[in-house]
Amino acid sequence: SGGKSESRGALIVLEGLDRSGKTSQSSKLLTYLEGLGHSAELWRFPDRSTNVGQMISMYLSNKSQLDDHTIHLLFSANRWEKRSLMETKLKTGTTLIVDRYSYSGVAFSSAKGLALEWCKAPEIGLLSPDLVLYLDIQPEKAAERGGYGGERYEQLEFQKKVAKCYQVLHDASWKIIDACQPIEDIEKQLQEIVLDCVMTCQKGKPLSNLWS
Ligand code: Z5A
Repeated sequence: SGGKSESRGALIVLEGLDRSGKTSQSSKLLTYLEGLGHSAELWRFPDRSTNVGQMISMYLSNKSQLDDHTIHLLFSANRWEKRSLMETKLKTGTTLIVDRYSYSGVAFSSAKGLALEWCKAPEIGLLSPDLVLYLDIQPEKAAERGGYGGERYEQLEFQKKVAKCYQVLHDASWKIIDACQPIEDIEKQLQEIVLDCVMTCQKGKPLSNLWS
């Protein structure tokens, strides 16, 4: 046992408010894993490169208007269209570092007032992350970082609601990281947790589906 063909990659998700540092830390993690000789890729949701992703991008940049339920289902569809590729990559030994996933989907839509269970339903059956790194930052602190751009959700009052919605989604796969530490300190902390997760997956931890 332990042969190369049997070991799978890890599904590692970064979550957090806008400006919490997800993008910076994801790319550092990729460099770190590749440096150790692991096969790894950086993914992000929404994936704006697909047709569905382009509809989402138009919505986020306020170039189109969509009903709250409709955009929620598009975000979910954008994950579903990548599910089989995701499974193939993981099963052939590639670790995926994913910048936002189903938790963003549920947190942002439920922050608008949609029912939590309704928001979770279309995510059922997507692959369950082996690890969720939640970059924890107060919305006021996040807003101070370079200011928000012009995208739809980049407003302090809304981000406060999103922060509350994230809180009910925590489970055993989550690690809460203080995102107000210096970038290098967060980086070191994440490296340790991620390496541990990659090793556990290599040893044969089975893949599972949301939400279980
Ligand atoms: N959304 C949704 O509604 N439903 C869904 O299913 C999904 C998403 C998947 C698009 O996301 C929007 O879609 C998003 C959620 C919603 N809306 N909001 N808000 P996106 O991924 O395209 O955009 P974003 O998540 O808002 O990314 P971001 O602005 O790039 O933030 P970030 O990746 O977390 O942070 P960063 O770019 O790494 O860092 C931000 C700045 O802070 C930058 O200047 C850094 O240099 C600085 N920084 C980073 N770390 C630190 C530390 N530790 N100290 C000081 N300064 C720092």
